[in-house]
Amino acid sequence: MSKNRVLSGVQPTGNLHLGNYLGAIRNFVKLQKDYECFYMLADLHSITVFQDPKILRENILETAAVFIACGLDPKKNIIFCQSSVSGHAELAWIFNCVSRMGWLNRMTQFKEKAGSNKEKASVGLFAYPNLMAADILLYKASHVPVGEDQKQHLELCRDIALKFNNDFNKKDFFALPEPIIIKEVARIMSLKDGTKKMSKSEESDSSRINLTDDENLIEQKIKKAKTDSGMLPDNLNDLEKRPEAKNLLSIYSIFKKISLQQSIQEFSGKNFSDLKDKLSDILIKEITPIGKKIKEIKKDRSKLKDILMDGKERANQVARQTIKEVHEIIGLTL
Ligand code: AQP
Repeated sequence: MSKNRVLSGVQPTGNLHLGNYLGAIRNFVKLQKDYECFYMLADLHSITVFQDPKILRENILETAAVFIACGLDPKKNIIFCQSSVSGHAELAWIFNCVSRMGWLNRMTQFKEKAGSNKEKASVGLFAYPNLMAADILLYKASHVPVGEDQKQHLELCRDIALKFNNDFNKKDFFALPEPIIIKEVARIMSLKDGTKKMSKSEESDSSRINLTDDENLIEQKIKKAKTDSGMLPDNLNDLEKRPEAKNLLSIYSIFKKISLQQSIQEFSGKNFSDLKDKLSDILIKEITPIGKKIKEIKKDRSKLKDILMDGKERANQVARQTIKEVHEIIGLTL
C-alpha cells in the first residue's frame, strides 16, 4: 500500500461555487504536491437525490473542467468518475453488510438532508456513508481531507474498516484513514442567509458566487448580499452574533491571507458598503480567471473525456486489486 494517499471528491451537481473552491478544491491543489491523490467526480453520491440524466452528464464534464481550471494536474493526480470504477459499488454493497443500522441512524447529515420527510428519502441517501467508506478504503487511502460536515462519516469509515478487519481476523488489512482537517476555511455561508451554507442546489443563484460568474455578476451578488443594519463590529464576540458580517469578513480574510481579527480591525466602525467594495474587487481578481479557464477547458469535450478515461484506468488498477483481496478474505472466490 502506498503511504500518504489521498481520496476525495466533489458531487457533479452543477454550479460549483466559492464554498466548493475554498472548502475543497483549492486544498486538493495544495495536496497534490505531497500526496498521491485520487480525486473523483462523485456521481454515484449525486444520484442519492434525483438528477436529470442530461444535466448530470453535463455536470460531470463541467466538474472535471473545474478541477483542471483550479490547478489539478491530471497527470499527477488520478481524476476519474466514481461510477466508471465498479469497485466503488461492489465494496459499498459489502460494507452495507458490515456497517450497522445503529451507526447509520446516528449520522446527522442524513437527518439534515432528509429533513422531515425521512420516509420519502432514498435508501441511497441513508446508506451514503457506507459508499463513502468504500470510496476511501477501495484505494486504501491514508488521508482524507474533510470539512466539519464529513468528520462523522470518516469516523464511520474507520469503524467499518475496524469491524471488517476484526470480523475476518485480518488485522491491519484496511488501515484506518486519517483526516486532514482544513482549519483555515470555515464553512462559507449563503449570501442570502448567513446561517445556511452556500450550496450548489440552493434555488437562488444570488445565494452563491459560482466559479463561472463574470465581473458584473460577482459585483451585483456582493452588492445584494444580505447584511444587518449596524456598522461593522470591532471584536469577535460581537461578530459571532452577526452571521452575514462574519461570512463576508471571513471570505475577505481568506483571500487577503489575513486573520479574521485583522479584517475586523480593518473594517471596525465602517459600513458594509466599504467591505463589499473591497470584497468584490478581490473576488473578481481571484475568481474570474478561474471562470475563464473553465469555459475554455469545457470547449474541448473530447480532451476532458480522455482525462476521465485515463483516470478510470489508473483508478481501476488499484481498485481491482482491493476487490480481489476482499473477495478472497470474505470467501467469494472458489
Ligand atoms: N459552503 C461551503 N463551504 C465550505 N465547503 C463547502 N463544500 C461544499 N459547500 C461548502 C465542500 O465542497 C466539497 C464538495 O461538496 P459536494 O459537492 O460533495 O457536496 P456538498 O457538501 O453537499 O456541496 P454543495 O455545494 O452543498 O452541493 P449540493 O447542493 O449538491 O448538496 C466538500 O468537501 C464540501 O465540504
